[in-house]
Parts: sequence; C-alpha cells; structure tokens
Amino acid sequence: MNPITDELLEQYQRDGYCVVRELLDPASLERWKTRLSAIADGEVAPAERMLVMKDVMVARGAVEVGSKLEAVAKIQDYENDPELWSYVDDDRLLDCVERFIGKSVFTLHTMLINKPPNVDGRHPLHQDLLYFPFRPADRIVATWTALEPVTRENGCLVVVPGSHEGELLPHENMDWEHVNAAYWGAKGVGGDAPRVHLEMEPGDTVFFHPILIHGSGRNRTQGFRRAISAHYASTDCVWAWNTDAVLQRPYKVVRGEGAGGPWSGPVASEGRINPLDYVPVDRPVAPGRSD
Ligand SMILES: O=C(O)CCC(=O)C(=O)O
Repeated sequence: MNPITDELLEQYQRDGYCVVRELLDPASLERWKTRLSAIADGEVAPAERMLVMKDVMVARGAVEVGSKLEAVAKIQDYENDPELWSYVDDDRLLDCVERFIGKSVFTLHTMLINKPPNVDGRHPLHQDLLYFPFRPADRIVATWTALEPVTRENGCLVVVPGSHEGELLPHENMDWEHVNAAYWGAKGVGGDAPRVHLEMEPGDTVFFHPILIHGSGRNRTQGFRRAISAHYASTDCVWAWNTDAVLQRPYKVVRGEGAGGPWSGPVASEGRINPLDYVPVDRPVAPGRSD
C-alpha cells in the first residue's frame, strides 16, 4: 500500500503538509550522514555543481568549531553525487511523491541541512516557491527527512498549517545578527503566526507544498540536527521566470519519460514572473545559485 493514504493526502491538501513516520530505514540515513561527513572533511570532493555552504557565524569567525562538520550549514545541488542521489531516487520516496504531483517528475532542488551546535542556524518563516522558477506551484512538492531525532530543542521545522492556500509573499532580509545567505523571511509573517512544530524521529519524512510558510529554530543542544531534503516538480511544469538562466540547477528527471536525463523545457513565453518582485532588491537572485 502507498504510505500516502487517502487520509494523509487529505491532510496535505488541507494543511499543506503531512508526515510519514519511519519512511526510510536507519542504514540509508547512515549512508547519507557518512557522505555529508566525508564531504565536510574533504575526504570526498564535492560533485560537479554541488555547493557546500559554510555557516555565516563560522565564516565571520564569530564561533570556533571543533570539527569541519561543525562549519557546514548546507549542501545544495547534490544531483551528481551518487551516494546522496540515492535519496532522491529512492522508490519509497518517489511512490509518495507520485501521490502529490503525478507519475512524471524531475528534481528541482536537493539539499542536506546541517544544524551544528553553537551556531544560530535559524531559518526564518518563508515560502520555498520564492526560489523556484517553475509553475504551477501545486505541481511541486518538498520532501524533508530527519537524519536524527529532531525536536524543538535542536531546531525542528515549524509550519503554518493552511498557509499554502495563500499567495507567494515578498520576502526580506531578517534583522538578526547572524543570518545565513539567502535565508529570507516572508514579509509581515511574525512569530505570532499559528505555528506547528514538527518533532520527528530518524527516517520520518514530511512532504510539503512550496507555498507553505515554514522555517526552523535554533539548535540549543550540543548535538547536530541534520536533515536531507529534495524538491520535485511534475514534468508538466513550465519555466516561468523572466530570466534566461534556464539551466540554473542540474534538474534531472527521476520518473516517467526521460528518467535519468536532464529536464528540458518547456519555457513559458508569456506571463513570466519577475523573481525580484519577491526577494530583497539588495540581494537579487544570482543566476545559478541562491547562496
Ligand atoms: O532544515 C531547516 O532547518 C530548514 C530548511 C528549510 O526550510 C529550507 O531550506 O527551505
């Protein structure tokens, strides 16, 4: 039976997210954590087009780290890393993804989020569609899998149920002392928004809509808070930004016609969206990267 029962699908449609408990097994989680460490330690070179982001506090020398892994905030675009790619390509995940956006899908974005001890690491409340040039939004879904117990104390995800029914909002830079690059917050959405904290066990996976307002808190523990994540879009989606950076990321088809190959269109010719309407003008979207 597909783990996305009718009940979970209804919850996703109503609230903009749903959680599948223990979707992925401990050995798989270990494999991805090991790879993260190997890349952070420099034992394995970052794959082509992969971005390894240092935490802003480490980069500014505001905190001393005890290991190379403590310096890394995020790995992005791991499509060309065979170990991490095994997450995106996992049938257990893809069977769920199909329930939300159909049988023919490509990866829009891939990420490993590392929240080490002693750094701020907060992610303000935001909407992921901000970063994505494809539409319609309803044909995009995020997956986020806990690699260890994720709690309020170590900075679990926080979501605003039902917010996926709204519009994509303009975002702004946060007025915080330490904010990682491109961690923008949705304008006018404060800490008083009706939030739910998603505490999760290793292998639990949340699926969420790209307009859902979400973020995460500080890691107040002395351990790591790691998660692996991907965004998938239906191959029916069109490129809808008015920029020419069409191959901004290594988009790859994972299921359906053309699986294994790169995404190749279509690009909308009319009604294009200007990403700068949504992001702070002093930090425009850089073609190729969102860091
Ligand atoms: O894992 C986190 O702390 C937040 C991730 C997130 O919201 C994002 O990258 O869009």
